[in-house]
Amino acid sequence: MTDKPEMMLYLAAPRGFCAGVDRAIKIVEMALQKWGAPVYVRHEIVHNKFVVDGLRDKGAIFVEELSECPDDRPVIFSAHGVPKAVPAEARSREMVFVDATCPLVSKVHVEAERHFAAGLQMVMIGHEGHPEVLGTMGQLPEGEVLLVETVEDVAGISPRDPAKLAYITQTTLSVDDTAAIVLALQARFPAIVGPAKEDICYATTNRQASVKEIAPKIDALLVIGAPNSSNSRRLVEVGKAAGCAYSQLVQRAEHIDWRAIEGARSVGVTAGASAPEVLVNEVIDAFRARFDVTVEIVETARENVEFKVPRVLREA
Ligand code: 10E
Ligand code: SF4
Repeated sequence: MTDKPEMMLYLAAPRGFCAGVDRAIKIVEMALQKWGAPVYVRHEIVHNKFVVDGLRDKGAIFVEELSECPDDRPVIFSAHGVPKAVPAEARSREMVFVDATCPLVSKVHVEAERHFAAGLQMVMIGHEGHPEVLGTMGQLPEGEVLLVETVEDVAGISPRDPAKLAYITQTTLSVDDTAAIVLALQARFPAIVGPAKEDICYATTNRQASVKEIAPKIDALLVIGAPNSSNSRRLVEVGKAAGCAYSQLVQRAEHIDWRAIEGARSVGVTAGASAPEVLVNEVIDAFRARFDVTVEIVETARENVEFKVPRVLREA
């Protein structure tokens, strides 16, 4: 017996690290082993302070631009991808560089190039200013990619030739919001060409599906992730849209607003694709300190995706 109030914790599965994040972090760790510190990383390797701080402690130096890196140290490009100009500059400066762009982001880059080569102008569905969007748009010459973020934006774009259009998407968007934008594009531009589904990746899709499954069972949802993590913020929105009024992003257990969930007796916990499992355990432990906790895992999919690190590091 315990005098603590009872608490049901529904733990979403899958949650946390995806294959692209796992690979990107490994790339930095292996680069540090191969070349020693410091290794430069252009942009946060993934959007998580805990991960970035851990790699900084091991000797990684995080910068936003290649101009901040010396010529004679290796540099790694983040999992979100980079505009073509970035590797081009690294080559011209004869730098050693490793591209940690997720293969599923690179796939979208290739798609954009293929459509461009076929004479189509691109519409990208994504969030303005996000590094993945900058990287994907930066695969093509300026002006070749029109960005839309919302259904309303579709009415405002002026393509060169409405009959020669294709669309691509950011990989971490809301599945449902994107479906609505695609419908709006197809209604305005019936000839628009698109991917078989969208470009939203398996990890994004699975994490959102799992949140939808637990939302009806819970009084509150905590999404472990960083404020600049697009996929994590989408999980918060998906939770709200699926009926969970209190859906909140938390970076660490210390950021949980206990007063806000005072009356809650069932809470959902998930983690964005860049949030490590130790932070999930930290949150569960914080609940255990206050409540008599029962944990139930709600598994809506199994993932077995794995991406190899680049050859230059495998040979290390
Ligand atoms: O902000 P995002 O969700 O794009 O990035 P993240 O670092 O939080 O998670 C990994 C996702 C990547 C690299 C984009 N496909
Ligand atoms: Fe790759 Fe998807 Fe993970 Fe992004 S969220 S790194 S696209 S697997």
